[in-house]
Amino acid sequence: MSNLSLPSSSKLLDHDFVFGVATSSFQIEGAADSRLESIWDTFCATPGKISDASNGLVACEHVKFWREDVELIDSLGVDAYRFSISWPRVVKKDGSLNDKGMQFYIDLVEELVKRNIKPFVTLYHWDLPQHLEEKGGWLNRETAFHFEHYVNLVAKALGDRVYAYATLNEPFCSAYLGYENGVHAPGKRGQANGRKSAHHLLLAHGLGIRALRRNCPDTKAGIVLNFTPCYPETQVAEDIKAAKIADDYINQWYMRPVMEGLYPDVVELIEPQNRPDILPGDMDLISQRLDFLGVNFYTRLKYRSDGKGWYEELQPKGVVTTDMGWEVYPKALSELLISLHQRYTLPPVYITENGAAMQDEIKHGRVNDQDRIDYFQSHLNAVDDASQQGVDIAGYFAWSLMDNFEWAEGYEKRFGIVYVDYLTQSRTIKDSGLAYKQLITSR
Ligand code: IFM
Repeated sequence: MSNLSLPSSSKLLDHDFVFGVATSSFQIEGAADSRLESIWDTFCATPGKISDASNGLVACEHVKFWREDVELIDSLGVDAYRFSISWPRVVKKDGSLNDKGMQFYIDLVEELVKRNIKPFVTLYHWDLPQHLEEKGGWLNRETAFHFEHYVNLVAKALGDRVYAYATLNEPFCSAYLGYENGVHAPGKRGQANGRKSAHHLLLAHGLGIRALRRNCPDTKAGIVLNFTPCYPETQVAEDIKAAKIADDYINQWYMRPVMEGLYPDVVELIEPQNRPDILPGDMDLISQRLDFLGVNFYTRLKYRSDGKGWYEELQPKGVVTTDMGWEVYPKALSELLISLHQRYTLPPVYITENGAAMQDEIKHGRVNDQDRIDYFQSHLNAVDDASQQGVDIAGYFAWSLMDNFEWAEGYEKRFGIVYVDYLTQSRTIKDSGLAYKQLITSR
């Protein structure tokens, strides 16, 4: 097993740089009988939606084993744990607080704080209460106000014991995968659905920031966006233009409103009836000052022109990929961070997710995942490069703490630095987890 390392001059080794691990509620918690249904329960119950026909009813049984899991997190020597709150666990159908559900997170946060592990809370990691979906979900503007109410309740209960709150995780996935191409819950399709739901998610972000500022003004508040940098297949002008359109449609659609209060120019290429319904004041709410930007990065994609003024996405071919089929291309991470820094006035950036699904095998109690160690090493180097070039990067979180429910891929893909045996719920730190620990504890 090789170690992870960084040059001794690296800012990533500074005492205040945060190294952490990340998870999300639906992917690990289980204990579905003690919360309301979410859109992912409904989606999983729909035949054909999840590749191994699994669901999140049991998952990693984290609600049952959370104390052991915190012990495990602590044993990795990390500075922070990023997790999400399950909205359907903490708010009842009538909008009142579910005390028992909330207590779970209060206990978790207290235990983390006691162990000097910074709690990074994500308020929405895709598990919308099903009863809100029945009223239109993110297509209904009212959902954003329900979110504000939920954030109020959480912020009152957890307050500034939380180190940093992120309103949303990857609104691209909620809007595009969930409402435009339908591969995620709730499985709706169509451009108007995708674009309108994205706007309501961004509005929810703005209302959520307002609720956080009201309740815990001294805690950091931000958002987590995922970026899949778009590269042209060739240097022909049409392909360069196509990659730019794809970038605007996929990445900048979320980034520009949050940073500048404007949708990217690609909005003009969309039929008026498919555009977001923007009311006066929305864009100001969406572009409030943030204390941090969370960047999730896994891969890049290549594009070419479709010959009709739009883009065509290409499948990675002849390149190294992870078990998800995603190209391993760390240079895109440094180029992304530098380009965001050049284009926007960024708050401090946390890499809130980075990692790889690999075909792990457990043999005699050991998982030798050198491929994942190599992935982490090359991506940490990319973060270090960007930091040396002036990007203010405050932390890095490995996705994921442990193997878990990988959405439409069910339990077939393993992203953890800890191996989970789903039959026994036993956890085994993989070699990548040991290497990560070694890097962190050697600082
Ligand atoms: O597992 C997901 C996570 O929930 C959101 N970001 C990407 C990860 C890997 O697909």
